[in-house]
Amino acid sequence: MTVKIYGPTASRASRALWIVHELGIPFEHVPVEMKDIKSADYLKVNPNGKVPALVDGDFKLFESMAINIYLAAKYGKDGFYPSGLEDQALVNQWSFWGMTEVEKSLLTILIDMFMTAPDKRKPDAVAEAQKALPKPFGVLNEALAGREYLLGPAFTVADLNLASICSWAKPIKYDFAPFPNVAAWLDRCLSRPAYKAARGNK
Ligand SMILES: N[C@@H](CCC(=O)N[C@@H](CS)C(=O)NCC(=O)O)C(=O)O
Repeated sequence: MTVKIYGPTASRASRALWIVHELGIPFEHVPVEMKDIKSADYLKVNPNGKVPALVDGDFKLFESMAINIYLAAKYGKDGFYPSGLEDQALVNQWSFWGMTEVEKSLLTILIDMFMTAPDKRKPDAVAEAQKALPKPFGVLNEALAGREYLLGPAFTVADLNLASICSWAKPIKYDFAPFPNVAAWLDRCLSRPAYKAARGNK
């Protein structure tokens, strides 16, 4: 049964596309356009009218991190989804943490910079987002001290999920100088062939 990933590449669907490339499983990409995600047909796939969504046989799932953790647990090999309960809890920790502590601030800056007309920009919101980021990036920098990846020497779904969020730091040219471990880790993650393949090798 082929896994179906719904959503355009330039959306959070990119996370799910990265992981299916990483896992090397057959998949179908349904690049439903943003203008169609409130349609009755798409609402049957994801009643939230948001992307991404996953369909795996009769099983449907929304929420990008839940989708990726499911795919890693079902199809991952060689510890990509770790076997120990504690490491699995750390996968959840970093995935939820990325969504709650980092994603909103990066997205606020990204949207303001690239998707907002100059007269609609919100410098106060951007300044607040900039102010919020050093705290979580400091935590991440510490966590990565002396290790290549979040759970140790191997790249896992925890890295993929968090790096998919942190990748938004690239277009906004976030200054990682105070956080060299984060900078090196992010480059390590984003240089993976599967990340590039998911973006059409752009
Ligand atoms: N927490 C959700 C967020 C999904 C989400 O907001 N996706 C955006 C695209 S990246 C979307 O569908 N926006 C359309 C809307 O909110 O109406 C996830 O991670 O899957």
